[in-house]
Amino acid sequence: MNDQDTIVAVATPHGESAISMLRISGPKCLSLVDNVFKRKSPPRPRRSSHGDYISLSDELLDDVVYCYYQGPSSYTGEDSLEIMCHGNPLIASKVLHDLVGRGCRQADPGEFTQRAFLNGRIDLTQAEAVMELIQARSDKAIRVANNQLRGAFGKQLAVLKDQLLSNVAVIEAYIDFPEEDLPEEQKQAQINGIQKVMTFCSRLIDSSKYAALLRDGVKTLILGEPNAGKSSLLNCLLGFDRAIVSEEPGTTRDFLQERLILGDYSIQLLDTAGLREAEGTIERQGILKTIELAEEADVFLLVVDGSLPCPTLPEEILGKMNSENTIVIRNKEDLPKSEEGYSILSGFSSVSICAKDGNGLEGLRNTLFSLIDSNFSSADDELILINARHSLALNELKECLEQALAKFELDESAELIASDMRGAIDAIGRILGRIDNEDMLDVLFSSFCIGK
Ligand SMILES: Nc1nc2c(ncn2[C@@H]2O[C@H](COP(=O)(O)OP(=O)(O)OP(=O)(O)O)[C@@H](O)[C@H]2O)c(=O)[nH]1
Ligand SMILES: [Mg+2]
Repeated sequence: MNDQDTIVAVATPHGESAISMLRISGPKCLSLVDNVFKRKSPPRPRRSSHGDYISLSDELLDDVVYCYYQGPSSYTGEDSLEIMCHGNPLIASKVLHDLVGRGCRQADPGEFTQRAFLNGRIDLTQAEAVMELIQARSDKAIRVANNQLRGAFGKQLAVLKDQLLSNVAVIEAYIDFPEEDLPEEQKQAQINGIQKVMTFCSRLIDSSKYAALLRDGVKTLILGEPNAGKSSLLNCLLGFDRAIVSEEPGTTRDFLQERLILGDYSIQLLDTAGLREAEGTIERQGILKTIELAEEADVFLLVVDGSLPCPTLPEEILGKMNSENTIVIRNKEDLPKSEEGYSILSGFSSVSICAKDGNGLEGLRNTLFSLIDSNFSSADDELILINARHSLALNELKECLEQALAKFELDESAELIASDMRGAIDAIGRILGRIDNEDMLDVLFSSFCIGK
């Protein structure tokens, strides 16, 4: 990457829309405004202006709105320009090529955010939050990403880092005086400080289990015997006919997957092949797939035909179900109830519905929401570790601190303890991006979209 380049990208998706936006960042921005719009006076930063976009070949490309940002008060920290043209991909592309003709370079994915990071506008956790925000698919995921974007996580880490730095300062003071031991009182204060950081760190690591739920949605498996009404339930919950429904048992062979938003949560709904002694190879494969999916499911919606006796379920699946992750749905409440009790299902919460006409669906939605809210959600949106890279670094941090504590126990030298503490501080630095690893940065930003 050459920082002196002026980069350009179409920041809006390709296709017809009300407007398209081109983003430009780098030293040429001010002269571009002068040359393209033939202004008599320099543009006022952060003020929108209306103008004709005249190309290098003197062609009127569009009438546009543009806004100039004077560095460092811009997203990237450099002089920047945004040009809003009409949302025709051909116009956007002509403007883009004209800007390239004027010496701009087409931006790599994530290059604007990479510049914001390199220019100190944001730390790495905030840069990553930009992508999390773009990809967030539920209110909760948006809230968590927004917190991180506003620097909440970075600030918490900065507090941890300060605490550890003050610990190291005290410990290192004793390195030069090997004959002097750390006084017992001092030692205990150090241990307490480190333990405090470790507790916070453990809470953060623990919260990472919610990250996949936020990103991919709560994996919710609809399962049960053939003909119980699983696909009817999927259609009901989605509000449209996604799955084929028929009175023929064994209709669904391969599983179907759809996303559902329930309150704050995003849910990955999976409709599966009915569980029974399969008659054909394809159906058997479908059932094996259901058992495989059950391995990774967060929530089970067990659909039973309420007019029939209690179903038998494979042990592999029954063993995974418990009161915190399962709702038994007694479907076909419009039909006469089976006389037989449902003893094996007595530990689970249950809801009666009629998937044919949607009766009882609201009750099911509420029960599902409460189950997810109480068992699959962190109460504290600010304290969710959403990034695998952060999780890895925090585990390293915790390991270093554990080693430091063990050395305190064994009365080892201040030098060795300080070295572990330095390792812990480095781990925090890696999360915030205070590292000299260009390769890692290139990989990280290349997963962004063009124009971001
Ligand atoms: N009476 C009544 N019939 C229902 C109800 N829900 C579903 N059915 C019927 O039950 C039959 C099976 O429904 P499906 O939704 O295809 O059942 P499934 O569990 O997906 O079946 P498989 O894919 O074969 O495993 C269809 O004829 C539905 O119309 C209900 O609440 N009441
Ligand atoms: Mg089905």
